[in-house]
Amino acid sequence: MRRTGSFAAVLVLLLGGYLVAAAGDAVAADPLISQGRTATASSTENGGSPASNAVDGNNGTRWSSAFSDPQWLQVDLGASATISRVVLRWEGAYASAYTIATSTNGTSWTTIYSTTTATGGNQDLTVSGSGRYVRINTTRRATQWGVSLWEFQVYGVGGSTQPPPPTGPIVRVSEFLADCPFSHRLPDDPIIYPGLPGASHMHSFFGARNVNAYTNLGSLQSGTSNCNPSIDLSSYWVPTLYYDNQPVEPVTGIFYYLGEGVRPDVTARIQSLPLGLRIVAGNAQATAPDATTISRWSCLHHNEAGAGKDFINCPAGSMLESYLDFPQCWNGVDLDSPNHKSHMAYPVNNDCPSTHPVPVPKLRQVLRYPVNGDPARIRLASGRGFTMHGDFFNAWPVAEMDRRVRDCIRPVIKCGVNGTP
Ligand SMILES: [Ca+2]
Repeated sequence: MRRTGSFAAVLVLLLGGYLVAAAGDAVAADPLISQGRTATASSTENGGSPASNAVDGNNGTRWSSAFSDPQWLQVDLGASATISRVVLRWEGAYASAYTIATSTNGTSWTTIYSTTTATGGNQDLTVSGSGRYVRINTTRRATQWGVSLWEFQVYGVGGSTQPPPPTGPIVRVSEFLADCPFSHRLPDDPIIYPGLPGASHMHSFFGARNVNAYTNLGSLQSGTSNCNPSIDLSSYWVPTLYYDNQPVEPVTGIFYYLGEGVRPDVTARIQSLPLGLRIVAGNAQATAPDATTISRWSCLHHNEAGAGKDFINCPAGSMLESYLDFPQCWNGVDLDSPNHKSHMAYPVNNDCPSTHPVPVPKLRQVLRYPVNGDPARIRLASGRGFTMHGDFFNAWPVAEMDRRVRDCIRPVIKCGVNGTP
């Protein structure tokens, strides 16, 4: 017995020494265990910035959140792991206050790192924790935009030894879209000045062809469209953009329909945009930038140039981009209103207000203009960049809109122009 006991004691000592040494060595050399694993987040800014972009190992793709606090992003390591290091590669939109937490079940969390004075860039954090799930909780944004990570990397020992599941065709973003190029220009506005040709500033029209001051739902439904899909007979229009007083039209007009911006349970009960609905987003009469992020300008493939409510100076080779988000809460009654706005509202605290109780898809218009450089050479027919606005006259066939809301928006599936994943 005694001999066996001594042997066991020696074995314990040996094993203990081995474990201590292994743990000490492992801290410096622990492998990256988060890449390609399943990542989820509290929100995404748009279809091009899903949570998975933060764990794909590509420093040119990023996750970005909605423009509010707090937000979170987490990765499922596939199995429990000991975690020694977390690397954050922030885009310009970083969080100054955040925590890192781990969890064994994805429900109860243990904080392993906390800061309120972060400065963005690349942050290499030495931590000590364990769990299957690792999450960053951001509580304060450094900019008016959301928070955005090029990469969220977890190093440690453990996690799943199985290779990450292959990326399937289904992306967990609530979206379908219509790709509608520029169609024509007219100083007409069938919502604001119906029946009054020439009464408006110059507009650039997308989608439905032959739209003018006399256009109504019937003429849209009996007309044709340049959209892909061509069954989208809706009309979309914006004030024409001028460079050195010459009109410049966008090279692409993408009209996303999104289920984001509200809580998941609200997304799950989104209704179709009603046939004939008219919406105006943005403010043509604005005399200064407002406090919202409804309309914004940025530079294609040059995120470092930032974003602004007025035109920004995009580097040579880039293009000026306009993003415009339409209101996504309907009063459930009116297809239009005297000021063309009060029948619609933006969400409050990620839900539709009681005055506008019907959640509908959020229309996000993304236009790319082939101009860059000095913003002083650029203007809109309505004025400076912060007067950007958009008009939408819905003429999607009801069954086609219903199918997309059912198959893409409510179940949070990224669909293309055909309304399929
Ligand atoms: Ca990435």
